[in-house]
Amino acid sequence: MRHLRKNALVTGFGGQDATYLASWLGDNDYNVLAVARSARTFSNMQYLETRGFSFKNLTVIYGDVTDANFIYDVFKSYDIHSVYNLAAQSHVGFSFENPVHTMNVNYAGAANIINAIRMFQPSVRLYQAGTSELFGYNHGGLLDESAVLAPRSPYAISKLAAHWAIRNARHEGIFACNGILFNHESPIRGPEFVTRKISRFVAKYARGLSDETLRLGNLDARRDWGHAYDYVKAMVKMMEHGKPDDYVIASGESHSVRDFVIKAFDFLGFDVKFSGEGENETGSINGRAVVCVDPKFYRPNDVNCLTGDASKAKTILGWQPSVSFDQLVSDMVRSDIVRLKS
Ligand code: F7E
Repeated sequence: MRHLRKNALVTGFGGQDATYLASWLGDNDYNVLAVARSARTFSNMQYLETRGFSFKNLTVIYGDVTDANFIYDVFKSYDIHSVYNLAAQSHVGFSFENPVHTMNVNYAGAANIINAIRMFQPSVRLYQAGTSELFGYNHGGLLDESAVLAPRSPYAISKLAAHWAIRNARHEGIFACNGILFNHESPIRGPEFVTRKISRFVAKYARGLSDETLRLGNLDARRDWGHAYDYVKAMVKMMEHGKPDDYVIASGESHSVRDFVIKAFDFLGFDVKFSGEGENETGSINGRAVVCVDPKFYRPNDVNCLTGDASKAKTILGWQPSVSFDQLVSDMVRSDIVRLKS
């Protein structure tokens, strides 16, 4: 008998998470209906192909989650098993300048999909890309699903609205999950995020291609950084579980932005020494400043520390992260060096 594949709709295609997820789903029982806003966003897929990832059983659909009629047409055209809503304005810093746009993409997208499920295919399963930024005002320590939700940016406010839309949909009987993912990075992370900004700089420095200084904002911010490919597998586990729920996905350890810089240089044998304080802090190699603080990259409000406790996902879903912080940093730096060579 022919094996029937289930249709998984993945929004935000072209972005880091949707690209890894599309590859995994296409290799595992699903046809992927990947929603992209334009064909310009396929460079991540092309790069992952060079690293042995495949993109089988993939159909790209062009459209925007903020367009309700587009979403409804998709639901009228395909028999959908699951939706992974990963489309987002995901840059926290940018959200301070564009709060309304951020709310529109991050909340209206989720609301349109919930409406479409309600109206056309009520048995569809929905995964919503939640975020550790929901725990903005926290006092440190490990954060799990019961931690207080206290957003500290327009981005986090928009994600809180979507978080509650999902919880309410679940209360109505829709299979809807919030994945509360802590920071997750990879060689295809956008260069506007701090980890990739650092790995690209370090790769250029090591190849002698940069005599500039890496300009960063808050070096003290601590984040719980995992690998995106590990984290998309957690999304699938939530969706394939018998009961919908909300889950924290995290590595359980946090590091500062400064730690990330030190580790990235150290991986290539460079010893960065930090000195000074606040806006006057610099990181130097053999007495030459290679990193400095630029207040331009400060946020009006920043989250000081985020460390997650993924015990619930480990116990109920059997999920485990497989990539350590050191391996993540080395993967990103190594990949940027290879990309510079080519
Ligand atoms: O900043 C500090 C910055 O932009 C991390 C998104 O995926 O994860 C991500 O949000 C920290 C912040 O990520 C620079 O102030 C210092 O404290 O890499 P980021 P994020 O804001 O944590 C969460 C879980 C999401 O859901 C988001 O969608 O690094 N930082 N200097 C800097 N950040 C940036 N971008 N650039 C700097 O120069």
